Parts: sequence; structure tokens; C-alpha cells
Amino acid sequence: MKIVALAGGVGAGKFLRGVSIAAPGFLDAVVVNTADDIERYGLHISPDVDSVCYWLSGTADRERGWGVADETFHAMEELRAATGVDAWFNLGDRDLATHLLRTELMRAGARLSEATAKLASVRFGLSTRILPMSDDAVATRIEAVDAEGSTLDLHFQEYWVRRGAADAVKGVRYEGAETAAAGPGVLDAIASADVVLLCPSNPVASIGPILSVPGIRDVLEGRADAVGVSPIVAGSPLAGMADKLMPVQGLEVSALGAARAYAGVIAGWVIDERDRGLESRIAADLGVRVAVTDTIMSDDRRADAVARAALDLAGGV
Ligand code: FO1
Repeated sequence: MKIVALAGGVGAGKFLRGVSIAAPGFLDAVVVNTADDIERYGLHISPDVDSVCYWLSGTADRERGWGVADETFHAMEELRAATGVDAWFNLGDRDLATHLLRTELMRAGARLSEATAKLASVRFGLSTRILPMSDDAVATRIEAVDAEGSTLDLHFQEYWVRRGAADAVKGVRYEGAETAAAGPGVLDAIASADVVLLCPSNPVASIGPILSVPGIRDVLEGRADAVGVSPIVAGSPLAGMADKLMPVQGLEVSALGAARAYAGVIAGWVIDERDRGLESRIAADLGVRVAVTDTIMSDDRRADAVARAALDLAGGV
């Protein structure tokens, strides 16, 4: 059995760890959002790719959700103190090694997909293929209005990290997506998968950009084995700012609204026990199979259970 997952940040990492425990050796590939990627301090940072690698290799910081465990931030402190650089995007000292390696590989001519493959196997020892959604630059841009009423057009990381998601969001666009090509191996991996899993990631900031790359939605549509896990529980995201972004795409902030983001793609949807009341409505409105379980992945044992629920639902064709 070949499992392929579509992934964004923190929620994806926890869930993918669960998949690797529930079905060891079967996670063939993870197609990862790259629209959060940013260039800072001369380095190419690919936060979702790194999150997936850190979680799958067991080196992620479970509390913070992003970056590496047992991290220090001496380099950032030095930058701020010694040079006055506005170091608003925090790169931990261990994390820096990843960005330095990736940037060096890319400066030597490697594409993002090639640099990622090397990092995934050499630095993290992963057998699962980590496939960036595209080698072309795609950026999630947030159109917002600040407290003084000024209009802003922000890179996703500026909106989320630098400004703390404090601005009123008016629109989201995936700049560059229309002309981007799916990354090497992405379409084939999805087409040849026995099961496709949509991780409990932000439907607008994480999975939305992947689906906006030409060709990816087409290869996903109409499958009977594509199953997603809701990132929204009891009307709130478990992590992140999906509640601020979903409304501008006309999506209700609920397990039903998140499922609607994947209409035509998913055949199954896993929701939390707290959303049991939405089960029959999701099934009827979207024509999908629904599984209800405790989706809070507080540890690997819970992540394993959530992954099993998703895989069972995918197999129940
Ligand atoms: N998130 C933060 O809230 N603050 C940071 O300074 C920050 C730095 C950072 C560096 C590398 C990395 O891989 C992720 C980082 N994140 C940080 C997380 C990131 O902003 C988002 O959570 C993801 O892009 C969303 O998936």
C-alpha cells in the first residue's frame, strides 16, 4: 500500500508521525506547501518542509510546534544585539543548519525539490519522499487592514510572525500559483497512491496553496480513497490562524467549513468527538463518509489513533 499525504505546518507534523506509527513503511510521499517559504538573512527557509522533516524524524519541538527540540537562539540574539538587525523571524541554532545546507545546495544550482530530497535523506534519514508542491516561487499574500485603517499586502510570515495576525484580513492570494508547475514527482505520487491523506493543516494557508498549483487538484478529484482530518475542532483551529483566513474564502470556521474547502477532493472526513453534531450534515452536504474520534494529538499514541481512523475511512471504500 502506498500512502501519499498533503501537508502544511504543525498539525500535519503530528498527524504524519501518527501515520508513520500506524502504517510503518507505507508513507510513500508527503506533498508539502511551499507558499510560506521566505528568504531571511540570506537563507532560503521552507518552514512547512522543515516541520514535516522534523516531525517525521522525531526531532521536532512538541511544545512550540515548529523548529527543533532542545533549541537555542544565540545567533538571533547576536544579530539583534550586535547589529540591530530586525530579526523578527526566529531561526534556532540547530534549525539554522537546515537553512544553511538548503541555501548552499540551491546556490550550487539545486532546485528546491533536489535540496529537500538531500536534506530529507542525509540530514533526517527519512525514507518517505518529501516533495515540495512546486519548485517555482509561490507566496501566500495576505491583504489586510491595520488598526489605523491602512491597507497592507503582506507575505504570510509577515502577517503571522512579524505582526502576530493582528490585522483584519480582507483577502488571501497565492502569488505565482497560476504559472507554477507541480514539483517533480508530485502528480505521479498522487496518481499512483492507494490512499491520499489531507493532513489537519490550515485549509487556506497550507493545503489551499497546494491545490492551487495547476494539475494537483485535477489528479486528486474524484478519488474514493482521499481522506482528510479536520483542523477545526468545536469552531476553532487547534493551532494557527485558520479562523482569521477561512472567512475571506467564504468558509465557515467549523469542521463542515473546512470539509467544504476540499469539496470534490475528499471522499472521507475525520472529525472530532466535539463536532459529532455535524456528522450527518457533512455526510449529506458533501457526500462523504465521516468518522468521529478524539482528534487531539497530544502524544504519539493519540496521533497513531487519529491516523488509524483516517486510514480505516480511506479503506472503507
Ligand atoms: N513561527 C513563529 O510564530 N515565530 C517564529 O519566529 C517562527 C520562525 C520559524 C522559523 C523556521 C520555521 O521552519 C518555522 C518558523 N515558524 C515561526 C513557524 C511558521 O511561521 C509557521 O507556523 C508556518 O509557516 C505555518 O505552517
